[in-house]
Amino acid sequence: WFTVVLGVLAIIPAKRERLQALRSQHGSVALSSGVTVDSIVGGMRGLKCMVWEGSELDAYKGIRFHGMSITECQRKLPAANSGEMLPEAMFWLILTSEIPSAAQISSFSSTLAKYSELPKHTTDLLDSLPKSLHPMTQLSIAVSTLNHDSSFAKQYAAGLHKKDYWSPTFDDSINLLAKLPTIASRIYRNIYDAKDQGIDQHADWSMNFARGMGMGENSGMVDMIRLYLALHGDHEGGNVSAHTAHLVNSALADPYLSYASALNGLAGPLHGLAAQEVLVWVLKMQKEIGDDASEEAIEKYLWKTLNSGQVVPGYGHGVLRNPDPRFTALQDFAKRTKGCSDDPLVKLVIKNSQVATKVMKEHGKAKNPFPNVDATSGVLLNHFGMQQTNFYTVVFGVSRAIGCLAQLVWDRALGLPIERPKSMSIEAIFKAIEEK
Ligand code: CMX
Repeated sequence: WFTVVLGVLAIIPAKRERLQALRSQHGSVALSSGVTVDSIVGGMRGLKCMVWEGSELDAYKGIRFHGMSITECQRKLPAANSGEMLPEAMFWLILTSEIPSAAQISSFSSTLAKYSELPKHTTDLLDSLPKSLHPMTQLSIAVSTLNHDSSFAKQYAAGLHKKDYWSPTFDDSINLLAKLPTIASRIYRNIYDAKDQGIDQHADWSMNFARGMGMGENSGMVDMIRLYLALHGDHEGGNVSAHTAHLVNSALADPYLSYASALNGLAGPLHGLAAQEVLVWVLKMQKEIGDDASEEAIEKYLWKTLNSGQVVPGYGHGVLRNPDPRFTALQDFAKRTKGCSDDPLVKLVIKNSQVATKVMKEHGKAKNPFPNVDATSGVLLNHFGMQQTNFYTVVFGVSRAIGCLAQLVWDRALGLPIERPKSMSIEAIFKAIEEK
């Protein structure tokens, strides 16, 4: 393959130049109604091109779930006795656009607990995986194996009418939601040797997740998981994980295969893996400049990252142009939870959020110099006792199913078609512009 590589190498500079010329000369030219060259070569930023029911992202106000802000959700959705909103209530809201009653959520939590047990082929496979395999890879593998018992796949093969596709999609989605914490906690136990406290049929989804990791008595962690799962559940449809689930399901792959694909996208460092990257980066900073670092030392560390051509993890966003309200909600949680804001690492992250925004503005590249949700999620998980940074994106992966799966039910209920956008080569785009 060496000669092939040499051939590719030889043409890279010219291709890059052509792409650069295309953007600079014709970026704002629309090739079809509203679709500019910039949106074609720029990752489809801002292009309104898909249906997503559960939530909508405003660049300045942040995420809204059927019009409700995070604070409104915290006020109105059924909560645990501790007062923390329950992520299963967020799923209900996203799916139905209605605020459920406490009784409805209590019964829904019990349903999730009832179907949480994993099939033997999944546990056997999980237990056979090397501890060194990234937990996100393990999560995606395990979710794929659930397709063995997919209601959708079975009923489709048996000739189900397309108007009824939504019904087994719904069954698979609830089944997957029920099993995700069991899969995630088994991965946690297999890799990090924690104690299984077993499923409590009367406990909520997050409590059972925490129990699976031996953390059921750690009330701070249980509440943190509740908030984390509710906040990360949905962020409209264009982000990599949500869009992937929607795309793969549009080919009528069942919900397990669709969500496993989404998880593989979530595992990318520019998306969900940023949760892990942030803490690794902050721990390195702490080691290098100490807990009680001055603003100047933090600034220097930030510039070192930027000057070495790396991104500052936890900063910037494809759509947001203000601090992420999910970041703010987690910071508020830290402020109202005893002992949290005294943690030196939490203090360092807060201080960094002030300095980093200033540095990102000076750097002048990122359109959004503010922190996103990943800037603070890991340090809080760390504070409550989850030090295994590799696992952070798995918690994200349990959560993101909320929005993705709710949308799959609607995709099939609405009979949305297979996705098939049109692609073009760089030269074909030049030609189309010439012919305009
Ligand atoms: N550090 C350094 N440079 C950054 C940056 C950051 N945090 N954020 C953006 N930039 C750079 C981009 O790499 C890009 O540079 P080039 O022009 O050289 O390619 C430039 O600024 C413009 O990018 P943008 O339009 O502002 O941002 P994008 O929509 O392209 O990317 C995102 C968005 C999130 C991938 C980017 O901000 C980033 O890499 N952030 C760090 C990783 C991160 O925190 N990801 C989590 C996002 C939330 C989530 O999905 O979970």
